[in-house]
Amino acid sequence: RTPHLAVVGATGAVGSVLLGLLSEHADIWGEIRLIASPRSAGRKLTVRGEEVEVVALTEDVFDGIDVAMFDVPDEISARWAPVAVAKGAVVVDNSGAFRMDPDVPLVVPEVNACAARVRPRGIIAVPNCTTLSMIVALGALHAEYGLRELVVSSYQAVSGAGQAGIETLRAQLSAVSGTELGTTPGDVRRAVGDTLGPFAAPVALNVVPWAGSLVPDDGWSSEELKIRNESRKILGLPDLRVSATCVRVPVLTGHSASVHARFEREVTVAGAHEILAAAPGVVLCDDPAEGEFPTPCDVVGTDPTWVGRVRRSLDDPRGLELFVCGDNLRKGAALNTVQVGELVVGENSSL
Ligand code: 11C
Repeated sequence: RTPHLAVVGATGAVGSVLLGLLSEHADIWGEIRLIASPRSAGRKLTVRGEEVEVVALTEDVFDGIDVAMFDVPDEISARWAPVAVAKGAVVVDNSGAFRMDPDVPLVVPEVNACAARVRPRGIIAVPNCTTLSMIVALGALHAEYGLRELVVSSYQAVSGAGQAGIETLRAQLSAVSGTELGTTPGDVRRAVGDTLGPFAAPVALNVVPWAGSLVPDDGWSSEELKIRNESRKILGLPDLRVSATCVRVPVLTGHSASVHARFEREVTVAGAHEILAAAPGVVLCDDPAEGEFPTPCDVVGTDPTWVGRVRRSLDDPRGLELFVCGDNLRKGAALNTVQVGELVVGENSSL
C-alpha cells in the first residue's frame, strides 16, 4: 500500500521547507500528517496543494504511519522518536539526539545510502547542516583520493539557529541600517542592545566565531565537534583528523565553508574538477577569472552543494583548498530528510 508519512515539527523554519519539497517531489506518499507542539495545533499548512490541519504531538498521531520525519529540538526527538518506532514507523531524525548512537546510521544518500539499511533502533539520523554543507563534495573526493585530514572554517547563516535566528538578524539590520555604526568599538553592540537572540554577539555588521554550545573540552564548541564526529561517521573514517572553527555571519540562509582537505594520494585541480563536475548533488562553479565562485546569496533556495575556489595547496601536493556553499534549510536539513525518507520507501521490503 502507499506509505503514510508524519512530519513532526511541521511549523518550524525547516518544516516549512520540508513541506515545500514534499509538494515539489514525486508524490509517493498516501496521507501526510502534520504534527507540531500543542501551541501550533489547529493551524492549517499547505502541502501538495492542499490545506492540512496541524495536530498536536501525542502517541496516537503515529497510528498507521510508515515513515516519520522529525525536525524538532534534541530533547523532543529523544523522547518521541522511540514512540513513533514503537508504533511501527521508521524515523528519519534531523536532530542531534541520535547521530552518534552506534545503532543509528547517519545518512547522506549521495555518500553512504547503504548505511540506511542497517537501523537496529528503527531510526536514521540526518547530519547537522554544517556537516551537510560540505560532505557531499568531500565524499566524492574521498572516493577517488582517500581523505586523511580536514581543516574547516564555517560561515554559517542565521537560519541555522531557526526562526529566532532569522528574526534576530532582521531586527539588528533594522537597528544599524542608515547609520554610521561599525566605526567605533562596541557601537553596534550598544545599538542592538538586548536583541542578541540565539547568538553570542551582534551578527549584523559582524562575524561571530561561535556556534553551538561550549563543550567541556578545551574550548571547542558543540558545532565544531559535530563536524568532526559526523564527518568521521558518514565517511566511515573513525581516525580522520578534523579541526573546525565555526563562525556565524550576517547571511539569512546558506552555509559556506572554507575547507583544507588532505588526501592519501596526490591531487590535481583538473582531477578534482573532473570528480566534482561528475558528482551527484554537486555543482562546480569555479572560474575566478570570470568572477565565478559560489556565494550564499546566489545558491539560497537551490538543492546542490556548490564548490569553487579549488586550488592545490602550495606546500602540499596531497592538499586541496576549496570553498563550498549550500542551502542549510534544504540539503542541510529538509532535503536530506526527504531524500532519506524516499530511500526507505524505495527499499519497500523493509518498511
Ligand atoms: C546552526 N548547524 O547553524 C546549526 C543548526 O545539530 O542540527 C543545526 C544544529 C543541529 O546553528
